[in-house]
Amino acid sequence: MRKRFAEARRVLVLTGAGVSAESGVPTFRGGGQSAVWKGMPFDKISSAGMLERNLPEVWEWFNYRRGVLETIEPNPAHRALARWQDRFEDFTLVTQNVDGLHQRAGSRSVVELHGNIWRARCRACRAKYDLRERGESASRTYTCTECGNYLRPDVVLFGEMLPVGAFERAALKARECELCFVIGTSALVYPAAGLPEIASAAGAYTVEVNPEPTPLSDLCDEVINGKAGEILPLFES
Ligand code: BV8
Repeated sequence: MRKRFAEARRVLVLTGAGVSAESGVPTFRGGGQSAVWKGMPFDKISSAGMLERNLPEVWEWFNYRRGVLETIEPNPAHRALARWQDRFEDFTLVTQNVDGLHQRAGSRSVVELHGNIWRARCRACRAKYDLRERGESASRTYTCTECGNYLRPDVVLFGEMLPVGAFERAALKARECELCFVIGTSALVYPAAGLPEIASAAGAYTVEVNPEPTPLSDLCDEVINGKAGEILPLFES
């Protein structure tokens, strides 16, 4: 593995909630069946259907999560991945996380497959806002200063398409990479979980870093059962 890491030029990394676990961000454990909010499973409260039925409730859920993130810092896993971007000729960091911790650790041009919890967009004119810049207290009814319509979290909810181009860009890099890391994901949510499959099918050497086995473990060339914050810095030493 050390030799591959030292010699690789084109590298793709896919991360999930597990990479933020050591920062204190709760994981979703199993992509959505477990109850996370007022007895509702994750893929219900974070769904397009819930947005239609009860937008204020969706905002309360995301306001709560932003509140948790206010006091959270990136961990050694985020910082290692930020260093890797200057180590490889062609490095692509793709994340399912909406917490923005990769960027706070210094990662540039992160492919955010599922959006970002600090952003909102207008349901009508699609104007985008950074909620930190708006400086208003958490609300259940944010409105657009362009057209007056309601805003929604700028994240991909279950049943919604991914941002145009994001998956396509990630899939292209997956087809081209020599080394693919799958870090801290239960690999249950699609199409994100399909990326390591694309990389492996194209001949990339795939490495999973996760304390537990996942549906991708058998596909990977190497599985390292451990915590990302402890394992990732070891690759550089
Ligand atoms: C779509 C944003 C087209 C919101 C999220 C094919 C098969 C089956 C189902 C589908 C399919 N295609 C589409 C679907 C439906 C659905 C889906 O995948 N459902 C699942 C539940 C089966 N997909 C969609 O709806 C997607 N859209 O397909 O559009 C379309 C449109 C219309 C109609 C049809 C199709 C959109 C999916 C995106 C949803 N939004 N997030 C929000 O955050 O609220 S998904 C969200 O959940 C995350 O972004 C992430 O993707 C997922 C959680 O998974 P993980 O990140 O892996 O986290 P988890 O807690 O599960 O696991 C943590 C892991 O870390 C564990 O393995 C643990 O062991 C490990 N770990 C713990 N500690 C550490 C660690 N690892 C390392 N170090 C540690 N310290």
